[in-house]
Amino acid sequence: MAGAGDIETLEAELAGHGLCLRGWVFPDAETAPRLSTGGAAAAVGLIGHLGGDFWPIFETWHHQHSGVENPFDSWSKAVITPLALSAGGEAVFPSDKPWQPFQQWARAAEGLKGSPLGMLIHPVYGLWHGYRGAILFGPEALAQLGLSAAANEAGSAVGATIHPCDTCVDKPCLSACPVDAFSPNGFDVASCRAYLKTDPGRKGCMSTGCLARDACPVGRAHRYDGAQIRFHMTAYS
Ligand code: B12
Ligand code: SF4
Ligand code: SF4
Repeated sequence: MAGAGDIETLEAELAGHGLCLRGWVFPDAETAPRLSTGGAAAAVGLIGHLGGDFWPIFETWHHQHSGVENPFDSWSKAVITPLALSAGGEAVFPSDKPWQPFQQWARAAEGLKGSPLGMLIHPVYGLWHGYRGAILFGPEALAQLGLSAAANEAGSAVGATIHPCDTCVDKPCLSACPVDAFSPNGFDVASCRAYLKTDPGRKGCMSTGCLARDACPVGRAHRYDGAQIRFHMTAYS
């Protein structure tokens, strides 16, 4: 069972994999995700990456586990599941159904807001970040960790004061897509996927990444490298 200092241990272990504890959510009993015991989770520790620094670590693992299905999700599970257990919690993952509300958790934990593309935008990392899992803690495990909603109040709500899209007058992300897949009604997945199968789509978005995402000026320094972009585009298409 976890003890004092375990959050620091967890953070250090995640950092060794290029991941980080992005923030905490303290859900009310009604909306809380369920633990395997059936009880409500008292806290959700959100795990992800800011920028693409974890990519070489994942690639090394992938070379050692070639042939594994859904390698990115499998790596996330291989890394996060044992860390969750030793911290006294249970891991859940964004790719597992029923889908857990990762973006709602990120809004609550980090104060991030949505971009016109659907992805949440970070004031420093722009659209170049993601979520790899979350750890659910029951009330006892939370008490062992010595963490409370009040103590965490001043925490990591990085986006609470700045939403880059509010001051982005031209919104270049909205005019970059060759098939106008983004509208106030949502993201037209079918048009996007059909375009990616065309010759210009294969040479364009499939090899250099989503042009709309790439048009955003925020966090350019943290843009993923070419191999990572192509991996995500292949997984998505
Ligand atoms: C289903 C899904 C999709 C579907 C969307 C279908 C649809 N129109 O609803 C598809 C396959 C199209 C998709 C695509 C992408 N997705 Co997606 N997706 C998900 C997934 C697995 C479930 C979403 C869900 O329904 N959750 C359940 C509800 C209850 O939770 P929620 O927090 O309230 O969910 C909200 C979002 O889903 C949002 N939403 C609705 N439509 C769309 C469409 C897009 C493109 C996005 C990003 C969000 C979004 O509205 C929901 C209600 O509030 C989540 C992971 C997760 N578990 O949330 C990732 C997730 C939302 N996707 C993500 C990403 C990054 C992408 C891609 C950019 C992948 C890529 N190529 O790298 C693409 C975008 C396409 C592009 N042009 O590049 C990230 C977003 C991270 C962020 N910064 O916010 C998530 C959180 C996964 C992760 N591991 O981080 N995705
Ligand atoms: S281009 Fe502007 S509106 Fe679009 S996601 Fe980036 S900051 Fe937001
Ligand atoms: S991947 Fe290409 S076609 Fe799809 S939304 Fe992005 S810019 Fe549009």
